[in-house]
Amino acid sequence: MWTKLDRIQRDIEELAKFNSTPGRGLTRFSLTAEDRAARNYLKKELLGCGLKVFEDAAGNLTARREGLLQDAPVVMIGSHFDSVKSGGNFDGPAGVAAALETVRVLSERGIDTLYPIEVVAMIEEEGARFGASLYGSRAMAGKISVAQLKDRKDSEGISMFDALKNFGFRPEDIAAAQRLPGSIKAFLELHIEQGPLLESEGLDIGIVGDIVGIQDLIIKLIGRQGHAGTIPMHLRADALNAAARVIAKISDLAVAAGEGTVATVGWLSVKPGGFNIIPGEAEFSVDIRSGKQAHVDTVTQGIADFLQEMTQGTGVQFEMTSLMKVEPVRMSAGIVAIETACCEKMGLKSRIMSSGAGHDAMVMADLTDVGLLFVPSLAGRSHCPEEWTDYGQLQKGVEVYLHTVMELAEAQL
Ligand code: HGY
Ligand code: MN
Ligand code: MN
Repeated sequence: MWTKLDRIQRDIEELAKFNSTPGRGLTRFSLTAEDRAARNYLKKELLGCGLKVFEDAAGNLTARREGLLQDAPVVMIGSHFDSVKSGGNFDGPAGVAAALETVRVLSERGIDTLYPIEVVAMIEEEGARFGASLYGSRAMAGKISVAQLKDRKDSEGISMFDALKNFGFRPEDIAAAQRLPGSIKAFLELHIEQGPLLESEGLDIGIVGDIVGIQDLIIKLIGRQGHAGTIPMHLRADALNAAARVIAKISDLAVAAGEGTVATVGWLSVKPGGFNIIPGEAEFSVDIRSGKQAHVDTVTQGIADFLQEMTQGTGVQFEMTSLMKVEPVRMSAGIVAIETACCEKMGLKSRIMSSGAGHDAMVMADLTDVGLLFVPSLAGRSHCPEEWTDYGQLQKGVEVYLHTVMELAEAQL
């Protein structure tokens, strides 16, 4: 193998140190001290490979390795380096480490490529701090506005606009983060599978053929706060009781849509929150996914219809806000073919599969041909401290990734 396991392992372990919840999984929210420390580690490594490092107006960290062709589109490689709350060490960083190791190998072997290569380490893919998931790639696709940056706030009420400003970026120039059509030849991401398939089938590599569509919603029920002891049941406008009915209905709608459609309520907040107070307000997240957009839309519409019907005449109002919607996307058949050939050449067991997890690759598909490679997750666990991928398995994925990038960038061997 051309890649070095110890360097890949070091990247993962170093990045895992930049964590705001040590002992309770990994938490690295965008534009925080942990982000800054991780960014500095990556900058040092990228500069060490002789790349030109810069940060775009969206706060993505990027680094460019020139090719022999002038003014040619880049082969973009990388993933995200923010995390969910109390997540694992590999979700995102495995892909950043793969990109880093790729440019290390090319540099140490003095391999020129016809096309330039750009490493990207994106922020706010998870949306864990500001609720703006797939942000880094959506900014590159020109889908993030100043208004959205001002609207998205963290749990302390800090807007993403102010957080970017305080971090030293110019969010007012967010439009400058957009990549011009034709400026990217291909985008390739390596990621942990985050599910049980590869491990259960004893496979080394997942070659992603398609990624499910995702609809993120926030639903708010506004009732009438009151005394828990004196208001008869038929006179209440209990926001939490209404929310509970909707939440139960959401699961039923996903099951009814079928074909692997899923819907998840990840967080719920109740105000004011007291033993003896009828809740005046209940707000919760909804994450709907399916390989078929029609199923996502059916569940979304089913929720809206139920809210309308269930709150009629109860005194409870509702607000339903769409935070993010990305349709199902197919990976480039050409890149799938290259990945498949690489696996065969290396004697690695692989299969084509769908991704139930969202990835920046699904947004980059608006701009260019995209490919996504998976490595196995231990017991299929992810978004939890137990998330793990054996470093030997990760290295196999990075090796396939390296050779796929070399083919896409037309390495001059
Ligand atoms: O939510 C997802 O699928 C990804 O982990 N952001
Ligand atoms: Mn994730
Ligand atoms: Mn991820």
